Amino acid sequence: MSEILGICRKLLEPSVDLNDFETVRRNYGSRDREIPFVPKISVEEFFERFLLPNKACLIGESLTSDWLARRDWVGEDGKPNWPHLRQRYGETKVPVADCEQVEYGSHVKIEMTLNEYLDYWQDDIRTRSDDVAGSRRRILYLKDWHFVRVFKDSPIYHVAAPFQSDWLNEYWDASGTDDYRFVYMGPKGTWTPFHADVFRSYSWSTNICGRKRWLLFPPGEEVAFRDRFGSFPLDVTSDDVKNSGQFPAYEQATQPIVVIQEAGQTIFVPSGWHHQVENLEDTVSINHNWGNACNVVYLWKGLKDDLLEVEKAISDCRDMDDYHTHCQVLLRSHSGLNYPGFLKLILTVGSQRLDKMEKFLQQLGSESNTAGEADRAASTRVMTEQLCCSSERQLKFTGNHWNLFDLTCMRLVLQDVLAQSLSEAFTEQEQPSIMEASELLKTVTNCTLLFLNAHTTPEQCTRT
Ligand SMILES: O=C(O)CCC(=O)C(=O)O
Ligand SMILES: [Fe+2]
Repeated sequence: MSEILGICRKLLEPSVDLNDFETVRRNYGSRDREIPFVPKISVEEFFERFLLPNKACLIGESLTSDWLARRDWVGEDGKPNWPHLRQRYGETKVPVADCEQVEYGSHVKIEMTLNEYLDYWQDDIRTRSDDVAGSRRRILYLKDWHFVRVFKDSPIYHVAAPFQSDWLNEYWDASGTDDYRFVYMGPKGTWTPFHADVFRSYSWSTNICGRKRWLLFPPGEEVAFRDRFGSFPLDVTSDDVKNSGQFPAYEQATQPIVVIQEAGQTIFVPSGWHHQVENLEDTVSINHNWGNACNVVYLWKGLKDDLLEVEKAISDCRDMDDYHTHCQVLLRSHSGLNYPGFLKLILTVGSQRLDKMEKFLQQLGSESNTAGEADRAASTRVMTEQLCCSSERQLKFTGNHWNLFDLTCMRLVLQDVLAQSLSEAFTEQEQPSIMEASELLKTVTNCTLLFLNAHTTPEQCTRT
């Protein structure tokens, strides 16, 4: 993992800013359009081959073979285990999208019980026919069901090691307000329109049963699909997009990268990749939106772009009182997070990482303090070697987080956040977070440099 140290070193140079993250990352991997299939993958390999270069991959069944859902939610015929799902969760209300009704640029959402949804689905299987177009009454897709939030004590799956460093859900869990963990299920033919995930988050998605076809577009390729008003079509495969009056840039459109995802397989969708998804069979899947040090720069940039869009949309209200706070309210409903929310996320994750780092450094310090004076030089040398060495343990002493890398990227983002004129975007009650953020920036800078150089005593790395 000496690469991580190398990257941190580059990113910690005083002149480096947010845009350099991109350069360091791009140096790291090629941007070819091939989506590798990896039968299994370690945390380290995933970090280097996919997270850092922001590349997609498809991972084999081994990642999820011990999930209870793979056993209990699937019948012998490979279809959903209807009696089991009904018995456990039948009375629960679930969100359902009507794939044939569009309102405000997305499928209309309704709510029903899971039993009602499964009635529809089983009836659909009995009555649908492959050859008669339009023979189906409705195409209903159960999606964005916050399963873990509702059934906390039902461990039907766990997050695989490569996806465990997840600042978004870590923050939502700490604040107790939301989460981005979902169950999707729907008959063959249900589909999700063209989109990129909420504020440039990553997604991982595992098929419990069934198959999906993913159409993927690396960042930038989506531009060709904007219509003359700047909006995206729901379906990039429809003939409508070929109308050059409506879609003036379509000529430049690239072919999608197509991935067929089988039962048990997991797809990783990187930050800012647009995608459109169709269930080729009756399918149940679990997905999380997530983010960490590798894409926090994009999350922040995404939020800044979204704010510009909000400001443009209500530019005629620019003179009203509290215009900026109002923009933040709209930003929150448009993007799921606003500037104060983002700062809270950083403060939460930052303080958890610093706690661990302090403990770790203190432990090393006390190890060296117990040594006699004669051994002091030797033990300082050992400590320095431990900190400098590229061993994973030193860089990853909290679960699957690369702690030094987390703090390094956090520093870049904090610097940029604090460079914005924040005061107007924050209400009076939220103002203290700005102070807290500048304190955090100082401590993080201090800590990362100390950790990286590792020529100092741990006491110097206490909070300011
Ligand atoms: O499975 C689907 O229908 C859509 C999933 C998706 O968009 C995602 O995981 O990001
Ligand atoms: Fe998505």
